Amino acid sequence: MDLRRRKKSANSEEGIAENGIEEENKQIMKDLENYMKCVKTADNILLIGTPGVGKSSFINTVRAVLRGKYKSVAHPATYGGAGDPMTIQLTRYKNCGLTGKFGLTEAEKPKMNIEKMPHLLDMAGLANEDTEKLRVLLSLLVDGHIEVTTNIPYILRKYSADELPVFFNKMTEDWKVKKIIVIVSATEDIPVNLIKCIVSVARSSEGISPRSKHC
Ligand SMILES: Nc1nc2c(ncn2[C@@H]2O[C@H](COP(=O)(O)OP(=O)(O)OP(=O)(O)O)[C@@H](O)[C@H]2O)c(=O)[nH]1
Ligand SMILES: [Mg+2]
Repeated sequence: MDLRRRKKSANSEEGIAENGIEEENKQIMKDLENYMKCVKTADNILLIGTPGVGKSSFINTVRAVLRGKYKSVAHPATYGGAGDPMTIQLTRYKNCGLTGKFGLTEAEKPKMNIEKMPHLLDMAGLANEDTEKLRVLLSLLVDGHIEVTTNIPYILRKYSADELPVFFNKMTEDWKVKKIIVIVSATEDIPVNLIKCIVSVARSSEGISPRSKHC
């Protein structure tokens, strides 16, 4: 087979696929721009899932769509080797990682009101369980008691369900979580217990907004 011809045809197939993705991205950006018109303030969105399901990668992907270019800022874990560590500290990506510590330069910023884009909170993977301690921890997080940079696996090991509210007794309005996104693996079982735990915390929290009806 003529390798040059084969290469050319592969390239044109790639070209079509890339164009398709570009068109889809343009539509996403348009929809987002419209949606942003009815958003009042930037909410905190907490990403939850079992270890290694792609929480940090999700942030990198969202940021790449908005930026039009991929760059890893939320460090994905490398499993089965001595790579980057998994996410340990609670990390906040301001305005989907477009501003703040991981932010873009003025020239790189998309031309829309990114100040109202949500802040994404990345945290350590959680066990698939529905325990009193996990419910207490998630309630404290959602209600604005847990500061960014907190080492979540450490405090889960160190404190009991009764101790957690004693050590995290201060509330900061700015840290409150408005929405939760549960990330699950497409190839593993759905973490039913963890989801039960999250649903029970979300139901009892006044801060979590019900499903948005957009404008
Ligand atoms: N095949 C495939 N791999 C993915 C996908 N998303 C993430 N990964 C890979 O899965 C591994 C874990 O991804 P992370 O984004 O670090 O997962 P995480 O949920 O943040 O992990 P922890 O912080 O350790 O809980 C990395 O090697 C990623 O490259 C995906 O959609 N498909
Ligand atoms: Mg992570």
